[in-house]
Amino acid sequence: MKGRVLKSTGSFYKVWFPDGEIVDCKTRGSLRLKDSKSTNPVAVGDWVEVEFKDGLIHSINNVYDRSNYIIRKSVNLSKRTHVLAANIDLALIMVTMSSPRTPYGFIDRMLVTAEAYDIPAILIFNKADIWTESDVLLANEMEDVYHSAGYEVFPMVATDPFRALGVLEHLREKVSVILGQSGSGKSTLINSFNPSLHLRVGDISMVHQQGKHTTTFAEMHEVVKGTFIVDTPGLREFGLTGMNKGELGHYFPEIRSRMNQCRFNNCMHMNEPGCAIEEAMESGKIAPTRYRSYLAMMDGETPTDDY
Ligand SMILES: Nc1nc2c(ncn2[C@@H]2O[C@H](COP(=O)(O)OP(=O)(O)OP(=O)(O)O)[C@@H](O)[C@H]2O)c(=O)[nH]1
Ligand SMILES: [Mg+2]
Ligand SMILES: [Zn+2]
Repeated sequence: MKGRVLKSTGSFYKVWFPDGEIVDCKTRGSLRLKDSKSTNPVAVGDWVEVEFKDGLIHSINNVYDRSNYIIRKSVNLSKRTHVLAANIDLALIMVTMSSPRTPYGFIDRMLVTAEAYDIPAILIFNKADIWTESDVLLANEMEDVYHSAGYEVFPMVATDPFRALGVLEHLREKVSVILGQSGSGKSTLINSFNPSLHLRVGDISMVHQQGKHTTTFAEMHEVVKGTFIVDTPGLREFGLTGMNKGELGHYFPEIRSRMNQCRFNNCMHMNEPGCAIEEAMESGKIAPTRYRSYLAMMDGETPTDDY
């Protein structure tokens, strides 16, 4: 029977079936060898074929082809990658102005990752209930930046189920993944979508204004019938593994839509004459923070600074 992986705990997998049943399964040994580059040949969001065995542990015999997937570098095995989630329709990028502050560069890395895997993204500006005056100014500035890049922005109070409903409308019948720093309120928002899930939420360290890495594994939840969301751990390192620099401009929508106006068709938008991207930046059509993130990524740096 065909089911979908909700969670992986090393050797066991929680698999969901269209009738709503959830069962524990194991993989057959041969599956593990099929994809040796990845630490997890079966990932959250995968469609799998399960063989039911009376009185024994059910087994996953096959993994169906993925429409897309998000990977990150494995923490302990340097050359191998870890598939965070597969077959995703939408990415929710959780952003906070403070407690903790999400740097522009971090937002841009998450957005580039979503673009690179062909996953549409929306931004959620969370904790609006505790915004100070300067947080409101920053939120307005960020909203302008991301609107002009072509993204939708939703101010949010994740602790308020009524506010959460406004975003839930955009997730219906989809599988979404929620990305963001530890402590930004990802699990809190999912709880507001469906309070009976009781996901663990953490508090914020008073000293460092950072989250405490409360969610430790990616897990998919059915928040309402037919609507799924993958909660993920707050990632410090967000993998852009194997990215081809010549392609990077394609992953910035505001660069992508203008690059055919550059004088040279192999323009890298780094000081070449007649570059439409630099022109658009100078005339205020492309946000300087976005352009700086692009340059940092081209230089192989990790753009996490506040600009
Ligand atoms: N004031 C306020 N606090 C919030 C809001 N959303 C989340 N929080 C608080 O922020 C803290 C962290 O929330 P979590 O949901 O655990 O954050 P997370 O993004 O899941 O963090 P990790 O699992 O560590 O990646 C908790 O104390 C929440 O109550 C909000 O809209 N307003
Ligand atoms: Mg969490
Ligand atoms: Zn150019």
